[in-house]
Amino acid sequence: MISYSLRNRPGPSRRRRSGLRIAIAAGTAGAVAAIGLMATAGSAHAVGTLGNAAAAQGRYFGTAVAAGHLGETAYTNALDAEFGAVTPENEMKWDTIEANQNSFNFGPGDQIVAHAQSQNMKIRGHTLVWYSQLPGWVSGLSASALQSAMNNHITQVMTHYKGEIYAWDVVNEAFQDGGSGARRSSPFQDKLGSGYIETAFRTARAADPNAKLCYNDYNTDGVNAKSTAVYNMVKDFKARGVPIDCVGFQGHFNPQSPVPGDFQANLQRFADLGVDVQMTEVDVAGSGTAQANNYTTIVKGCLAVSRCTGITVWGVTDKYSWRSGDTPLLLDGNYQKKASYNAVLAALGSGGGTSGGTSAGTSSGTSSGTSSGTSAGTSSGTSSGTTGGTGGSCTAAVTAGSQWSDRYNLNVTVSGSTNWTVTANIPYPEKVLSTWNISATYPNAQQLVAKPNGSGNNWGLTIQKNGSTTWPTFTCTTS
Ligand code: 9MR
Repeated sequence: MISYSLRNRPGPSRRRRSGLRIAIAAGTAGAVAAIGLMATAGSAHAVGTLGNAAAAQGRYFGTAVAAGHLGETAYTNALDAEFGAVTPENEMKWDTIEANQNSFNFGPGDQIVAHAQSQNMKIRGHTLVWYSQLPGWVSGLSASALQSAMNNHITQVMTHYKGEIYAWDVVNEAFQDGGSGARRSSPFQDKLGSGYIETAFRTARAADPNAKLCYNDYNTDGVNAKSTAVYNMVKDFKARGVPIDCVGFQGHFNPQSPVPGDFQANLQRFADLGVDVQMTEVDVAGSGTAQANNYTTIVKGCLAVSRCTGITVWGVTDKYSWRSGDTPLLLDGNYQKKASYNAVLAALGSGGGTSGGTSAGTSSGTSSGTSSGTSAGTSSGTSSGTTGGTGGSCTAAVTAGSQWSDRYNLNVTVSGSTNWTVTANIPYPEKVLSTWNISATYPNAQQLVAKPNGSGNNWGLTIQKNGSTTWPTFTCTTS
């Protein structure tokens, strides 16, 4: 059984280089047939949802998801409208996936993966080795059988989801609460000794070398004995070359145990070890301003740490929170935005954006062109001219945004028309992680089609490198 002290119970749980600037225009003449109809609009628009606002900062903003709720339209609408990443709340845990030895049930996890992929969301895998939600047969094994079973579980699950998971919580909650800094008693700890954690990470790396491998825990959100014990383990792993890429901080808070004053400093000390840090299961018991202020501290703290790659809240709505009585999330039981939601959006830097008045109308015509460049080292690009037709040309100017070791942002400004469509062809194996200020569709895995969503003509995208840094080609057409 899982148990948490009152003070410490969990509510639930890349490197920056200077932006290289390169401007590329796209747009050549195409067939033009214009039906002029001018209208003006000048209203202000909020800029983006939580996921888009975070993406503009080079981060993801995700939520825990339960497969059982995906059939509820309001749930799925809220999920798709707001979030750019998901963590299966229970569907990838040992007791679901391998309730009986060597018999694997990937159905519920696959359901979440399919939905996330249809929305181009990131997926965090949760979790491979945890003392809780562990079937009885595992604890009954001898040491050598347990070692084989653990390695087999990691390998089978990660192989099934290979290439689909951004980051795995390889080991979850392995440390005791309180001041001892000791490892928690568990079948793994008790039979295999502390070395099981290292073995789990090595096995995980071999199974899916492209997934980020995280250690995840709660009550580690500030500098304390428990977080220092985790810190020392990560430091040792880095020194000895044990593969670890990230540390997850669950972020379960309540009025007795709010976000600590050294929250950001704690994230930073882990980041300084050379790992990414992520807030993985955030929820804050409470309501109103107090709750909102805790969320603001979390978002600002993460944004201030360049290796803090994203934030996940532990549920879409208070209605389905694992502790719904504490109303700890951003949307209430009726999917209405709470003060905490507004605080998060504001802290992400997108609370008050406006888009200027533009003329809209129906004109048809096409224009196209290409852009290319590279985001690494010296960059180069080409641009093609614009059309001189009667209302049918547009230009997409592309500039480099923030860059990290594994991903980069591009900022796009469209001019010439407000009825534009920009098609970006993404060079394989690069992948679009997220976009902001557009309505995005994906005709196939290597193509993004961007249309205005009312947020103006400046938009952007985050691209996962997967070893390549060649920019996509952008083609602008009007309609
Ligand atoms: O939210 C999860 C809840 O539905 C389960 O009943 C519970 C069982 O332990 O696990 C919850 O999620 C936990 C997460 O996997 C690990 N950190 C603590 C979370 C809240 O208990």
